[in-house]
Amino acid sequence: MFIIGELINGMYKDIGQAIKEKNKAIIQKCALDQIKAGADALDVNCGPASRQPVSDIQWLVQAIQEVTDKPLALDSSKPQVIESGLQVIKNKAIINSTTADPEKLGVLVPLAKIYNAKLIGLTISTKGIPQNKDQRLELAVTIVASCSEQGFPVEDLYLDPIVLPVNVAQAQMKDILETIYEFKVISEPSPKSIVGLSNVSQGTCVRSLVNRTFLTMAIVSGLDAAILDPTDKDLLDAAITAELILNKQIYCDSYLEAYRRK
Ligand code: THG
Repeated sequence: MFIIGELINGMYKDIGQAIKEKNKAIIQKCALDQIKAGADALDVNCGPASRQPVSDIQWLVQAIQEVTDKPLALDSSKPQVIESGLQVIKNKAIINSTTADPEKLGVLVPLAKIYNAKLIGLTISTKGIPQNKDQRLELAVTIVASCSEQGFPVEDLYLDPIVLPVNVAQAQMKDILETIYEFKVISEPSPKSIVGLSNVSQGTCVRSLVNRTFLTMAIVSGLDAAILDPTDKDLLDAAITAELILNKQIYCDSYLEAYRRK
């Protein structure tokens, strides 16, 4: 599974403060800690408190690129913030994210093509977050069709069903897991799937357990990628073990260490 570290997000107090004070060392340590723990890429989000996200994202990207060449996921709901990040990116880019809104697809799909970036598509529209599987799949089809029409390779598209906290949307969890499975049959070649994992446990008191149980179940549903906290060792151990049981990793007694040495 492709792991995107979620910790460089202005929503976290220390990161929000570091962005405000332009403290590169804190950001760079956070980047390296996540990579050491097993992240394949890093999410970069200025957070809700940033007053100048267009320049903050450039500062973040440049600070991170001084210490790693791992791919960066530019995380913003504002296309102009994503474009600003793309302008200074040297590493591989992931656009996080477009919605199924035609206006956004018309701006972000061409940008993904120009910058040779991967693209995350949220199954959300101007009408909001869907309430069931059929609505999610309908929006997924809209996103896939727009990518095909605009000549963007569907294999580079990661569909996100939008994971909601289990304590507010318990009745939707099964639908979300089934949606991940059904993304695969939308087109040939298939789009990939991704989730923002920590959403599922927001407001619960056993966050780590809720995260790793949901992740394990999503992996069975065919999940390709996740934005998560890679420093949660139990979480990564569960993901590696789930892939072992699904015959996606070769078994040996020391398979956890073997995976991490890769
Ligand atoms: N899909 C996509 N991108 C996303 C999300 C998604 N990006 C943002 C988010 N969701 C994924 N990242 C996080 C990061 C942190 C938390 C949840 C998701 C989190 N933070 C603590 C909280 O809210 O309780 C903050 C704790 C603190 O303030 O210290 O849970 O779904 N494509």
